Amino acid sequence: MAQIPTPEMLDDAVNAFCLQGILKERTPYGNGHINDTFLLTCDDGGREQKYILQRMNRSIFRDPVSLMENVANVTAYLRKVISEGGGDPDRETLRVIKTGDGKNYFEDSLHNFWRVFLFIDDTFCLEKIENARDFYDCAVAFGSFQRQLSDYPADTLHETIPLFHHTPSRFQDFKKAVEADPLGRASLVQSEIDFALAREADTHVLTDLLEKGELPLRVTHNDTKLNNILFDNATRKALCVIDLDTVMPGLSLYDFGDAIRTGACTGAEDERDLSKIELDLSLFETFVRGFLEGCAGSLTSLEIELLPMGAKLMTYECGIRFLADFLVGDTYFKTHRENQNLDRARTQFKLVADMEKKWTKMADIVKRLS
Ligand code: ADP
Ligand code: GN1
Ligand code: MG
Repeated sequence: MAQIPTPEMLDDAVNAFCLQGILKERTPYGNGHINDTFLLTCDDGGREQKYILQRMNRSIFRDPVSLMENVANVTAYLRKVISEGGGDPDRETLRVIKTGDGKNYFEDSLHNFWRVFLFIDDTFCLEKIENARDFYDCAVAFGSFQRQLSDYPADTLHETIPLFHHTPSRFQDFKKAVEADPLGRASLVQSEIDFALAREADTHVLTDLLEKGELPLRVTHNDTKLNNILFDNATRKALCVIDLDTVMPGLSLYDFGDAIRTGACTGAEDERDLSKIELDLSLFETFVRGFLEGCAGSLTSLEIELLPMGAKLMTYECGIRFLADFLVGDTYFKTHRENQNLDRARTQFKLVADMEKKWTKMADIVKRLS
């Protein structure tokens, strides 16, 4: 894992960007698992101007230049769509701030890559759903995000993390981690490993249909976690979809599924008490309703029919990623305590098992709403 940024590194990075005003304060910010995020507060002649500074995770994002090209192009496109629809592009999508030499990233002498976004003020992020209305808004926002990008030329996007949601390939990575077992942890988690192995047949359901041309490839967000949406403090409406690092060609079911995994679960992703983890069917229904509205008729009937499978596979896939990371020594997802990745894997598997129990009900909800 990369060294924590020193004050000198942060100074260097801040100075590279064209910020308005004089920097007053910089503090670590947010709960992301991947990048190092800081809030910058500047004094611009008595007016406060805030920014988000991020050091991109280099071990995960191998090609930060291409990544930032994706982010800059997609946000420029979204800004146009939002303006044309009468919205406020500075609040409804990210604005990339350039460096003094006109780049959308800064590479420091240690080859760390940094970027700055305008801070979208007077907003909040949810780690857990507090009421159905918020989840409905989230669903509309993620559905609309896909719709807004439906005419974006997908083949011009760089694949920032190859095979990101290719579940069969994630399964192979997981098996390799079990076989390598570098820390001797596999014997401690045999029942979790068995749970994952028993579901191999599910792993290729969606990718097979994509390869046969039965599911369409779309521009998708690919990381539709609840805390990747900013809500407006004033209206409590879902305002902006953030964390665009993984915007790539993908399946609509990935975006649907990942949001169910985080938003329709009754407990936290790293909850230790598994009795608190289940699929909230009423929230599932709320999200289906909102997502279909946001996509506004753009999903095919097969995509709609497979929504429950999207939810199950994204939850399963995240579970095997957490478990593999636990086995190899927690090198990918940030952890703040011992066994956190194992606890995360366990919640995902508990949620998968609960979805399997509620499968008919999930399918009935989708049928009723489509
Ligand atoms: P990670 O990939 O590590 O999850 P994110 O890009 O999601 O990083 O950022 C982490 C957190 O920082 C978000 O959950 C959100 O709270 C906050 N954040 C990121 N960008 C902005 C922004 N432009 N305005 C306000 N808050 C932001
Ligand atoms: C990571 O960046 P963040 O925290 O929103 C991860 C997702 C996982 C998620 C699990 C680039 O998301 O794929 O689903 O953690 N992002 C990347 O919480 O790997
Ligand atoms: Mg995030």
